[in-house]
Amino acid sequence: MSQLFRSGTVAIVGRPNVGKSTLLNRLIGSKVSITSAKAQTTRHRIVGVLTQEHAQLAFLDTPGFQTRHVGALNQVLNRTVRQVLSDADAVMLVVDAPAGWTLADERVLKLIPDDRQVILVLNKTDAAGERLALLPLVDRVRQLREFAAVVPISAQRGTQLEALIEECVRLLPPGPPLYEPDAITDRSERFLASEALREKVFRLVGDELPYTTTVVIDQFEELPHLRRIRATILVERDAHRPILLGGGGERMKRIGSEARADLERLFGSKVHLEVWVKVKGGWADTEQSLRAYGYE
Ligand SMILES: Nc1nc2c(ncn2[C@@H]2O[C@H](COP(=O)(O)OP(=O)(O)OP(=O)(O)O)[C@@H](O)[C@H]2O)c(=O)[nH]1
Ligand SMILES: [Mg+2]
Repeated sequence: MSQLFRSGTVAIVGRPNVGKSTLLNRLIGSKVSITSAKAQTTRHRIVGVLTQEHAQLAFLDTPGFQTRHVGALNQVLNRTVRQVLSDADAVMLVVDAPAGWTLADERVLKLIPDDRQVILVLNKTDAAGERLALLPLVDRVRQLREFAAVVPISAQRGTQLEALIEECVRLLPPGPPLYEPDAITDRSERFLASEALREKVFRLVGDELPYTTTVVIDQFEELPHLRRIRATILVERDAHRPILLGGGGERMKRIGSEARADLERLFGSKVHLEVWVKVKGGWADTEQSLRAYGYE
């Protein structure tokens, strides 16, 4: 019996830090979206593609939606969330289950258009162990809107992801694939390189460095078995430079070598990575300069 091929987009939305990007990477089996314990790690819409025998799913990772901080960067990030929601065929609303339902989750829920099918994803079920009471949480959220499914998962451990994928496929319209069968993302290697570096800065530098650090790729050369990359990390103030470098440049070395290791895995080639640090205050202050640094 021939089965209908289904294809479409599934938005992954939620407040910051609930595990959206960890989930995306797990679903497609490649690390295309960066993750960290800090809120607001993701800054762009990132597509991760999963092609199966009877379906192709394009998952759309989004920045964590939040209204606590204001500023040009946050406005751009929140706008990205709204745009993705208006484009997607279906939506996964990701919640940090041990943390429970919060006002911030409710704000995200309210952004989802009424006519969209939504799966409630209860993440981090590994974190609370036996004590985790999911039913009261589900009851509460179900009073606010109807869900196509409710799926408890652990993105980190990869628990219940098959069931989640099945629920997503059911919500997709019949149609031909949108991406090549072997595609994993719509993002260029150049973009992925800048993100890998930003992840290491987020992970290896503490809260001394404001989260408005960004990365610019100055040169990206693609050779048959080698990528030659030169990048600059932009920080806001002179005082941030030594924080990034660390004693004897140790921290900077680690940032570079960990990013390189990730990229070699992702690209399947050798990577030569040269990283510079530059002070450039105010790059995130206006929408105009944000656009110049790749924020749509
Ligand atoms: N225990 C546990 N931790 C998780 C799980 N999924 C993600 N995390 C952790 O939660 C933190 C945030 O993960 P991210 O995937 O970056 O979260 P995000 O929702 O994409 O965050 P933003 O992009 O900042 O909105 C990281 O420290 C992850 O390791 C999970 O299933 N269990
Ligand atoms: Mg993220």
